[in-house]
Amino acid sequence: MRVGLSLFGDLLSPSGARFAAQLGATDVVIHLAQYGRGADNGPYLRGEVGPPLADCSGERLWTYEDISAVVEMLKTEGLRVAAIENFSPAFWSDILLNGPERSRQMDGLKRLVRDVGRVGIPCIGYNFSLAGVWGWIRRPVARGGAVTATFDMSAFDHAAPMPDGVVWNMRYRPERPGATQIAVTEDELWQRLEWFLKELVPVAEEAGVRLAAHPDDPPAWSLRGTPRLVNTHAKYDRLLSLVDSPSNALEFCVGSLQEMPDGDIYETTRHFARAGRIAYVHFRNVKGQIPHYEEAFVDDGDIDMAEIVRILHEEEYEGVLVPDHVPELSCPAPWFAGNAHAVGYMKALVSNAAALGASKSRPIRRR
Ligand SMILES: [Mn+2]
Repeated sequence: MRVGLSLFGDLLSPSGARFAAQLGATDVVIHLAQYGRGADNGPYLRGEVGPPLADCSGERLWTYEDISAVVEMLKTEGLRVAAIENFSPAFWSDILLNGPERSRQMDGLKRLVRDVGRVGIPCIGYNFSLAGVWGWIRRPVARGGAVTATFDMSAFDHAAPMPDGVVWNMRYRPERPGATQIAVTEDELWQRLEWFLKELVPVAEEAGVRLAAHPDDPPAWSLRGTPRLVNTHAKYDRLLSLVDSPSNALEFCVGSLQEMPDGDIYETTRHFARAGRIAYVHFRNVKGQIPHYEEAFVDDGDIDMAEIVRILHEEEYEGVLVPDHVPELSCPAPWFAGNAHAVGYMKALVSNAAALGASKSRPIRRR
């Protein structure tokens, strides 16, 4: 088990790499999607629902050269890339929406998967979602009054439709006046996911890449008038059953799973670790569950994170854990402080995994 750090935007830079190396992270999960581009953060920072809408229209598919330049930059600090996380919505909007560019976009994703494999990155994290991450309200409710992302379905209009030309809370093309709202059933969305996996997993296998699915964040039953896919623990099994391959794997978000109304996070962790289908772990804690929860410091939520490490250790998980979103510490560099706290805590657990002893939750008997 290794501890890594996620870097995106301006943080995916030589100084961000140095920060990760200084923390003792061995691995980096890189994000090339430009989440913040053109976003107006003001209302979200003042407490309105978010995250704010960003713009990815016109973004060109990342090339072998783009990706390998990032890998080389990180290598100079001794860091390896565990995964590249999230496609730009511009690359696969019509795969999500079953639109006319679906086949052309799939050709692009296949090229990207081959390039990622050729660069030597073993994994691509993705989230097959229309509304993506949305519905957070920032509130000072984490330990000591730290500002954190909260989700409360009664606090805002969660069914308000997405603007036209938007998926994943990012604009991939201009809005068309008078456009009709997205209408898709949960079954249809599963069919789209199945098509996506059946097309892409064989290419990923050949390229030596694992496709790793993040569950819905937030795991609401529907959001912005669109269904969600992986909003229960059981649906993670359903996703894996669509294509039986080591390249059909999980970006295992402990926090999002804990937020779901069904399932036991410890049993679920053991189940998927034993199956060898966890590509990497988002190591995040939370208080509460759908329909109301608050993201928490890693050592201050409903999940016993040491128990998660005990289970992963017992099941011989050998992949990477990265911090996910962290509450904002009140200081001049909240992202850096929050991630330093999380990585320090994680390294203490992981490097002492054997000394943590046997798991307390009931182990599933080995066959
Ligand atoms: Mn996550």
